[in-house]
Amino acid sequence: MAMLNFERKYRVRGGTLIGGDLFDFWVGPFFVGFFGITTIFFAFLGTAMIMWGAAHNGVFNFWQINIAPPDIALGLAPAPMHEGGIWQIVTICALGAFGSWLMREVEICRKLGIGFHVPIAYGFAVFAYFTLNVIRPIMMGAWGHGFPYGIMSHLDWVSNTGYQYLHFHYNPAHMIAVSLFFTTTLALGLHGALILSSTNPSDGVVKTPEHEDTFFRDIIGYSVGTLGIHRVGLFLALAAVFWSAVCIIISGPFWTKGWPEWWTWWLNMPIW
Ligand code: BCL
Ligand code: BCL
Ligand code: BPH
Repeated sequence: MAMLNFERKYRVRGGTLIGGDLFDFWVGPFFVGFFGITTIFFAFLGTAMIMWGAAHNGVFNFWQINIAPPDIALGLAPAPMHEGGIWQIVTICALGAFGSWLMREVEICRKLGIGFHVPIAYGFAVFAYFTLNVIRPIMMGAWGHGFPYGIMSHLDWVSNTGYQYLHFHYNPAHMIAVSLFFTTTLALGLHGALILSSTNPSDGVVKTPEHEDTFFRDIIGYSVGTLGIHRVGLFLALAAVFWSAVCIIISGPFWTKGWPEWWTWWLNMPIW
């Protein structure tokens, strides 16, 4: 396995949070660590539980596998295995796997002496999942409010949940989240294009960051800069997912009517 020059220097012991030297090794290119072991454990168990549930339901079509949460009537209690219990175990495994993956990233960052930006960013994605299938169901009093584990069935959940609030597009936090997702791809579209345009131009002569800044100064009067664009990108992506979590946590626990009706505050303003 080819190694970059600096990797030889950094592929050394230390930086682990748990287990000391015990799992402090690599398998091919992969760092293992205590959290590598727990990732494999939770991922394997969770996947096996999904397969067991699918077989029990007699569903062998990959696209139609559906591991449903317990009935809402069962509230927050542990459910019988084939009536939502599998979903509950898979949820625990998923959180175990995502959390382990995140901590494994932290250990790699510590080894390399780099910042924790990547695991922190991933934390936002895990937080969105945690909001959907733990915080919101608990606030609404039943695991039955979580989304089911199935490629098509989880789409049904999104649609049904959306229409429970009549018109989900009128959810103001959803509007902010959607706009931020669009802005994120706008930013990445511009950034990817800009970097390629100056590092891989048709004349073969690699240009400098000054060329990149100048392009944006010429076209829109301002360049956020080479470091700045990465801050903008990270902020946009995290804000998009943060407002997504907000949009779903307020739907149910804090607002039970249709979202169009929320806007009556506007019509009720005394200035009209
Ligand atoms: Mg979803 C679509 C996974 C939560 C709304 N969703 C997808 C598919 C994929 C998926 C099957 C493509 C996603 C993608 O490219 O993402 N969704 C998925 C997962 C979660 C999840 C794993 C989760 O939280 C653990 N989805 C949710 C929540 C909604 C939601 C409930 C708001 C976020 N999702 C939608 C909508 C759509 C999807 C709407 C679609 O139209 C799309 C689709 O086509 O569905 C059929 C970007 C990530 C990557 C490109 C990285 C690679 C990710 C791979 C592809 C994930 C594979 C998942 C695998 C099949 C699941 C089982 C794992 C095994 C048991 C180990
Ligand atoms: Mg909406 C949510 C956009 C129409 C109902 N909607 C969202 C947000 C996003 C969005 C802002 C989902 C992103 C997210 O949370 O990611 N909606 C969106 C857009 C339109 C739209 C752009 C559009 O019309 C153009 N929505 C509608 C219509 C409604 C509607 C009007 C349905 C009729 N919408 C809902 C509902 C929800 C959304 C209901 C939500 O619940 C969802 C939301 O905000 O959720 C928070 C967050 C990312 C995750 C949850 C993924 C987490 C991934 C985990 C941590 C890792 C998985 C690893 C995987 C298993 C590994 C696989 C194996 C490997 C590949 C080997
Ligand atoms: O390693 C990574 O990337 C290469 C991490 C990752 C990240 C990271 C990582 O560092 C970051 C910064 C983000 N995601 C960021 C974001 C966005 C902004 C915060 C946000 C939009 C987002 N990620 C979304 C998503 C989505 C969406 C939108 O649906 C998906 C599917 C992902 N991210 C997926 C991933 C993985 C590719 C990777 C990652 N984001 C994390 C890999 C990981 O955790 O591996 C350990 C776990 C397993 C190998 C499998 C676990 C199996 C479970 C036990 C069983 C399955 C349960 C599951 C709930 C079933 C769901 C079924 C679906 C059909 C619904």
